[in-house]
Amino acid sequence: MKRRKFLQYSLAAGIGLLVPRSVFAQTGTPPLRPPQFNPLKRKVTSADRQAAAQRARTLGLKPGAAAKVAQTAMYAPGMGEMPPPHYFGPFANYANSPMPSGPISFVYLDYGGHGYTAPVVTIEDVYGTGSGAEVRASLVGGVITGLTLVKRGSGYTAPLVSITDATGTGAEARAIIGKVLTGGIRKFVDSLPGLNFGGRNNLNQYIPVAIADTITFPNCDYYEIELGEYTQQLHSDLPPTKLRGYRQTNTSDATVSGFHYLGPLIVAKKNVPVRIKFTNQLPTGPDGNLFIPVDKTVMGAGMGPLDMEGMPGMKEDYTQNRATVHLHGALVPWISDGTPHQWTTPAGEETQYPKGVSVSYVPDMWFVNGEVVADTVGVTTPPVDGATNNPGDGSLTFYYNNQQSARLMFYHDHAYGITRLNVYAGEAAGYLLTDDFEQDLINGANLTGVDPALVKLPDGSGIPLILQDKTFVDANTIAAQDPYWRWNLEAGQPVTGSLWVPSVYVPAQNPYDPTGANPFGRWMYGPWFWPPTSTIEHGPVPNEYYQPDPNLPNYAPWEPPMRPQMPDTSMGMEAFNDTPLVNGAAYPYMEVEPRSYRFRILNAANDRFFNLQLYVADPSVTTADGRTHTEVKMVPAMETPGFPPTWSTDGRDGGVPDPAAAGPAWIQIGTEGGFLPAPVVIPPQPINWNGNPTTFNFGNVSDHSLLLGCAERADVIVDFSQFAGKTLILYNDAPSAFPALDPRYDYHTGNPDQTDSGGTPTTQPGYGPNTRTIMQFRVGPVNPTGEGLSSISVTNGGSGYTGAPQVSISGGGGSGATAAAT
Ligand SMILES: [Cu+2]
Repeated sequence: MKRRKFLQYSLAAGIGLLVPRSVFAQTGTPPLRPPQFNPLKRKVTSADRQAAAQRARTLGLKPGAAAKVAQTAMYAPGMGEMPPPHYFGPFANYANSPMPSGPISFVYLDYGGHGYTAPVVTIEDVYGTGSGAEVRASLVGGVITGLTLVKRGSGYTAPLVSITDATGTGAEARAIIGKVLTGGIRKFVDSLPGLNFGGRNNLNQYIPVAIADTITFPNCDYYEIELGEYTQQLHSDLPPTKLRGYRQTNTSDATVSGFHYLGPLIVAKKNVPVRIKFTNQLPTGPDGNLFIPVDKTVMGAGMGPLDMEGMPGMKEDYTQNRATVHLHGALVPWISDGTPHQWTTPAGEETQYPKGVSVSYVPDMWFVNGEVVADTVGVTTPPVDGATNNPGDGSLTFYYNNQQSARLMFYHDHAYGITRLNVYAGEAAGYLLTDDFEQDLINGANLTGVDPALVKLPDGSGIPLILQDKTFVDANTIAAQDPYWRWNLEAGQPVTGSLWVPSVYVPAQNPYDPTGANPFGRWMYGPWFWPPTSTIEHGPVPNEYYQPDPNLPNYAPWEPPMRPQMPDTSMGMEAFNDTPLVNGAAYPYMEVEPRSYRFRILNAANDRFFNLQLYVADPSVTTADGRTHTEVKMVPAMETPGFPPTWSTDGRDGGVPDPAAAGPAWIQIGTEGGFLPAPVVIPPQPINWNGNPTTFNFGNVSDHSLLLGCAERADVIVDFSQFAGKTLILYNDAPSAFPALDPRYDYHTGNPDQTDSGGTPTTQPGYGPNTRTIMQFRVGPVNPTGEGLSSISVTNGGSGYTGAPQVSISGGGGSGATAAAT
């Protein structure tokens, strides 16, 4: 099946995920009815978008900086009324993480056109970074027959080829960068952060494991957890990123008590309650605002119910430093659920809303001036004078009974109106619940009767692989991608490495285009949707950038007469980002031995699903800077003798992984619901869609490998023993949005240049953005090359030996050493 066809039905099926944005709290004029209403679009297909982009190109629209259109920049402090964003290009208003730049390596002629007499070929840059390339066109009978790269130029990130001529039309060409690249985010140069200081990576990233206070509340684990703002470097090619997250304060272990992304991991045991005193130590006042865009028209994110003091009718906003703790996946009493209304601001915040209306304290946790009182389990009257259940301004208490079987959970923020932003900013950490059954499996014992074969799982509780996707601001190119960006500025300028979130609601529809599509748009717009939202208070308004007169300098025939009326700072309904993180590191690698490992995988991305598969890396692709094993070998998605029967055959762009490169299968033993009744073997399998329109689940995903929706978890065994000396890549091809696919969210090596439709330029081998190649496993050789032992010394002689004891030597990566004791 051809790609466009399956995109049409997959988008049709997935449209329920894309809720149209229709109403918001703001006053304005009544909606104007567009004069030339084309059929409204419920679905906007890739084909629609590409046709709309083609038409815009014909009308003279160039994307990004190449358009030489005044940007909507508002970096200047004190600037008054903002001009409206460009909703119909040239800007995508959707940014990508830093990309490499370099000279032009190839120019491809797609169409020769006709009627050319003296064609001039220029190569501009959509991101405004490159210049200097020169191209000569050869001409036969008015048709361009070839392009010769005369000068490569330098600094190109997103090259855009234009061919102009007094008489000719129709020629189209593309350029690719290569040779020597600089900048960008290189894949697989940083190691995977592990648990605790000993598991730190080359950037000193690690996930600390919290240390329980088992004294203060007998038979309970007690933690004091603080929320704060900090920076951490998430990749060698990025400066430190500003984050919000947790740290444990009631421990003297300095390697645990610092801020570490995704930490601290709490390890809990079934039936042993965990008690938490949570303290919000985020900055207060204006510094307490989030450093990513907040749409204040979202319920709970802006206006509260109370008038500002002395300003009747003017409502006070909720602050952006509110936070709570929700233990995702746990059965907890409601008072400790961390519901959207159980948040607190930091102590000292000047607000009428210091704590959410549902805040409730654990009835047998007592505090005097914020200090916990010991030994109060079950005590529900004040144990000492002045004791109160209120842990103080800025603090909350939580009680987790842990009456569940072993499983990986996670705790994260849940504050009204800003949950998604707080979690994206870093307010999430693991919570590992274990029980006696799991301990038998870990120890190879059978105390519970569950493990008669004395099976022993590798790696104890397992190695966490916490998956997320983020986009990082590139200060050099953000103005050409998302000129409305104005968060986390320093000296009025955007900061490379800052977290990026969309803030301009660019509609997927444009009823003034014959296709009905806006090539740059991503989200459904109620008044231009079918059926249209008719009750909308603030409908489309005249478009300031509409200029159909070719004699005027701001001539813009691609701009429609109307534009959406949207709040300044609008949330998208979801955000799919371009850089995968594992345990907080972008594109990490992990060195493993050729044996079995236990991994605890959590999809902690806001919106992106993952369809995880392992493939042996392709040794034949060499990156511009000389690295290999960064890519998965792709083959055409077509019927091929010897391919597995479910291997995709729909001819998709970029093909499918070569099944001959298949890595180890997943042996799944558990989910977010705990252990499975029996292990399940899940082989590598690219996504397939059900293309049979007579079935009820037409357009849905029909085949997949280890598929994880947001917040889902997998407890898996991976056996690397057959892959000694090989490099494997953790590969993902889950569509975003799921189950439909918008190819602009599918960042992969060699992806087509989509800058004319709001997407990314071609991704280079070895560099981001790439959401297919998540991380790398480097499997060591069968026989480690370490040294043999030369001497053994007795460190403690012990006592009571009567015969010659056995000496066993283990660890250190070696094997075979023996010793005798005397
Ligand atoms: Cu959750």
